Amino acid sequence: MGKAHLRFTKLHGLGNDFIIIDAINQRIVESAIQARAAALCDRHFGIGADGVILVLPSTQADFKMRIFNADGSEPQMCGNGIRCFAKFVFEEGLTDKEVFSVETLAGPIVPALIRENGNVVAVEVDMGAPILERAKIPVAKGDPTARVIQEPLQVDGQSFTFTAVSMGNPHAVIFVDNLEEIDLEKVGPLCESHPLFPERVNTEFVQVLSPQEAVMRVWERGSGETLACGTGACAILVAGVLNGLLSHKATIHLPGGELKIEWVKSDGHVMMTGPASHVFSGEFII
Ligand code: ZDR
Repeated sequence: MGKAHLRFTKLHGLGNDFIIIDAINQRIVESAIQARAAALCDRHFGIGADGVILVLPSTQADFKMRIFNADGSEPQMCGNGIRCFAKFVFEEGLTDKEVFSVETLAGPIVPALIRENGNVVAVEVDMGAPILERAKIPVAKGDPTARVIQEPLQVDGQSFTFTAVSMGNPHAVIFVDNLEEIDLEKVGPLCESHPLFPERVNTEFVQVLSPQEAVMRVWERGSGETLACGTGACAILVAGVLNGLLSHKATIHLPGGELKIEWVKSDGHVMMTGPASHVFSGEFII
């Protein structure tokens, strides 16, 4: 294939930013985009983003989403990314549905648009049920079918305890008394690559303010510290409930803003509600 001009749009969800590419109306080679993901995400030599998202046709759902982290690795899901995805497909006229299904590596995800004066300002997403079995998260060692609640984790000579939750992608949630004491740049990468996590892990440090409110910082697998993590906020709520620290519905404060999360008792699904914003559109040559 010769050189092609590809249109993209940058959107962000609470400062977690993504380059979104319409791969329904444009011909792309998915592996070529994945190979370029790190360069596109570079904040000095590229467009700058935490990840690249492809909007693809699906045989099972209304759309299919693939996402690549800033290091080019492919996670199963992305909570902030799916809100941006939902806003993008609606505003680009790829669908006129306000509730639709998106095929992901974490199964089908169902976003519902929240509109004001015709604009999509926020999205409520049915993120599906959390996965709590050790081997499926995955966390190494231990009973493969048991939950992973308050287990020890040693990094950088410090002892933490974590609760593990998969929202399709793996999370280690660490409740701390004081978030300001955490040296995320130092402990984040050590958690990410700790041998307990064979597929690496996203790590959330969380301070609970009340049963309805918590504040967090995240070190994302494959992207480093980001301003927000949608799947991470969902994982925090689930871990908070499992530890008796949070109620089934709470507000999670992230560095980039807040998300409302509910673990619905009737069907066990996690609902996430938060904003999605357009930044700019452009094109690059590949
Ligand atoms: C955390 C995330 N940005 C979100 O909003 O859910 C998802 C990105 C994927 C994550 N870095 C991973 O699982 O590798």
